[in-house]
Amino acid sequence: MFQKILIANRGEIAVRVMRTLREMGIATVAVFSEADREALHVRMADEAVCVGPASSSESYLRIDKILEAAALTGAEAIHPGYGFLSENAEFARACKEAKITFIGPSPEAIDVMGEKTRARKLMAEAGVPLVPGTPSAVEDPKEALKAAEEMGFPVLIKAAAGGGGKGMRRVDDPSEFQAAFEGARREAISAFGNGDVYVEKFVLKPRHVEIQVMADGHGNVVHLFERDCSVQRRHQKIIEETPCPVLAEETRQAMGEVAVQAARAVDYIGAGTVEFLLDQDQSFYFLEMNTRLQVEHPITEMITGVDLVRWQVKVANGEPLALRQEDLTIRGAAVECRIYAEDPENQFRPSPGKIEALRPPSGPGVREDGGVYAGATVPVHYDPMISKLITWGEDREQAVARMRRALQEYVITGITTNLAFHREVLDHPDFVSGEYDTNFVPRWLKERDQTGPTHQELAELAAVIYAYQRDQKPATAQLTGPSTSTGSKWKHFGRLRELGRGK
Ligand code: MV4
Repeated sequence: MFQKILIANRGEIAVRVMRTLREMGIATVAVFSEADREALHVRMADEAVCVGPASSSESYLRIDKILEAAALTGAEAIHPGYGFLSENAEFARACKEAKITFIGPSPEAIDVMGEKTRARKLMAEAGVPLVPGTPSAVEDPKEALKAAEEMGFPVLIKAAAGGGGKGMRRVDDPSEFQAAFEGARREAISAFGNGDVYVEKFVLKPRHVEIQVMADGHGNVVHLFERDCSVQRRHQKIIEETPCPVLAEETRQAMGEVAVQAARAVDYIGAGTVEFLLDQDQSFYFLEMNTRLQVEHPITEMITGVDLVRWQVKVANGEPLALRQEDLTIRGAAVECRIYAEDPENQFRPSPGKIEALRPPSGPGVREDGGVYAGATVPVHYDPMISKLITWGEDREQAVARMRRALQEYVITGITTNLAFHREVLDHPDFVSGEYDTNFVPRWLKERDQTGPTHQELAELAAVIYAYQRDQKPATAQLTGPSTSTGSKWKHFGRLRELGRGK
């Protein structure tokens, strides 16, 4: 087994990986940028190496600096976490050349899945269902229109080099097709330097359901069931849950088998995720495969009892998977809320700064994967996700009730977070029923923006008015201070005025 592993990441995922490594008796090496000198992942590691200035491109993304840090400390393997270098085939190759184990799949598997049209072609050959569409990129707009008319409108034009929703155009009517096609091409060229686009039938009201897979170097591949990630905003996931509340047992089995086939088709090794669109009639279609451990992996760990990082390390060490497919079962249900340093009442603008008080929840069925501490500063330079709150229950109802309770317990002061936003989502009838799709959050936000204040907002407003009446000075300072002058308090007043007008 490895004696020492370097974690090429920061924040909560670096902390989470280190926890498992410590349990396994493996020494940990952190890397950090100048902005992260005081970060939790640096404090937790046995050793830490500074790899450059705050900007990611000069630190966490520098392949040469990361490999230098591994050589300097004698780390035998590198865990890339998610984001940064985790799906960078060049990095996986550079590790191989430096004789350091990359904890992840082969550079070839990363490359194939990174190119959408190549992945689509390979998946089709492996018998994986795809959304009806053109088999590869189309150059001629007339030919593309003909294909669109054959599959029927609405259609979606997608960039071959894209992903995460970039370079997508929905077309509802043939008359709009040519302009959208050319627009998509231009956008793809400027965003990816590659103007190849293809056309798919648009799936109305889909859910985003993904399957966790795990493969070893001995030909064993298993799936660890699904995660529903339909609670999203602008392709940013907010809440994930497992099992998917509407997935039929036979669809679950079929989807799991297809995901295993997909992994086999690229000789996959390690932890991976196969993403699908789930249609209202239980049809499902391959979207893409993520060749890394994902942010939302803990909910899978909660319902299966498997430590996915431990499995990743063992597989990277050449060991076979410890469990067969028939040994894996779903036990109960789990939910994850991503906690961001952002202001939902202000276009979800990031709100970095110093955390004053921090009291994460605890108790039965609660797991908090955090990357910060009281007194820590959330830097402006990176993703504003500061922690993940995960709850488990014997069934969905209990997992959700526990999440409500845990969100109530959670105290973070000094920065603005989306905790109150999560409390609202958990009380929304569509979330409670489980009958939501990928349009749920945007639809609800639009509606919410046009109606009166929420109970939460009214309570905050009442507190401000009370403070104002009791002692004019601090309340005035709070209302006119730079941090709230364009912020939520003014919005509350605006909403209250609307309410006063009977709106
Ligand atoms: C689609 C779709 C509907 N029909 N493809 C968005 C991200 C990219 N990976 C694929 N995406 C979509 N592809 C067809 N043919 C709807 C989406 C989509 C979406 C998918 C998953 C999760 C959230 C989403 C939000 C908007 C659109």
